[in-house]
Amino acid sequence: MLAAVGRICCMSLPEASLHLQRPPLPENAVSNLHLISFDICPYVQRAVITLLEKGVPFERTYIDLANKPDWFLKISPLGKVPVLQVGNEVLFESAVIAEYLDETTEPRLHPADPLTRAKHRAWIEFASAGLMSLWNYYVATDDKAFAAARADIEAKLDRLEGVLEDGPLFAGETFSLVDAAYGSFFRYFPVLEALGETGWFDGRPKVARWKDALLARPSVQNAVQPGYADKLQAFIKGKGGVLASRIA
Ligand SMILES: N[C@@H](CCC(=O)N[C@@H](CS)C(=O)NCC(=O)O)C(=O)O
Repeated sequence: MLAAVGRICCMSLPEASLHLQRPPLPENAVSNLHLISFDICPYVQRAVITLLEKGVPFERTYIDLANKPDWFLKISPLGKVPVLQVGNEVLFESAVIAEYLDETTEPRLHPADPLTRAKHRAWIEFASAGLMSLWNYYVATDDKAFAAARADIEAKLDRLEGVLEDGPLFAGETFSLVDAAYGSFFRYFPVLEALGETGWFDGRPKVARWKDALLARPSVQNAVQPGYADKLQAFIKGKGGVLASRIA
C-alpha cells in the first residue's frame, strides 16, 4: 500500500514541477488535497509522511522559496510552506496540517488518551527546536559557534535517549505523528555524516534504533525526491558556514 502511494506521489512530481506558477486547484479537482512544498523543507515532509502513512492521495506543487510566486503569497499568511489546500480552504503550519489530516483520515496517528496526546504534541515541538539547532549548526560561521551548535544538538539527542522506551518507534510498534516529525529531523544526519560529521549516535542506542527504523520506512524515504542529499548539500554550501567548507 505504502509503496503504491509512494509511486503515485512520485509520478506526480514531474507534473508538479511544470506548474510552479500554477493557481490554486479548482473546486472540481480530482483530489481536494493540494500540498505546497519546498524540496528540502523538513516541515513539509511531516505532512507528506503523514499522508503516505495514511494512504491519502494528494497533489503536490513545489515552489522556490527564494522566488515565491504571487499566488502563493496570497494564500500563505506567513509566506511559509507547508500550505495545505483543502478544496478552496487553506491550512498553514505543519502541526495544524498534521492534526487536521489525523482527525479526518484513518488510521489515527495521535494517541486517544488526552495526556499522552499532549505529551506527543510537546515532543513534536521539541523536534522543531531540534530543527532550529540543526539550522544553527549549518549556518555557524566560526568554530566556536559550530561547536556550540553541535553541543546543543547532542544535548537534544541525550534528552530523547532519556525518554525513549523499547522502540523501535516513539510509542513502541505503532507509528505516531511524533514519528512523522522525527523522520524529517533524522534525515539530516546521513548528510552530515557524509560530510565527515560523525558520532551523533554513539552512546545513544535508543535514538540510533529509532532513527534507523524511521529512515527505513517507505513513507519517510518517499517524502523527498531523489537528489535530496545533493540539494541539501548545495543549500548548506550556499550558507557559507563552517560546514559549507567541507563541501567540494
Ligand atoms: N512553524 C512552521 C515552520 C515552516 C517553515 O519554517 N518553513 C520554511 C521552509 S522549511 C519556510 O517556508 N520559510 C520561508 C522562507 O524561507 O522564506 C511549520 O511548522 O509549518
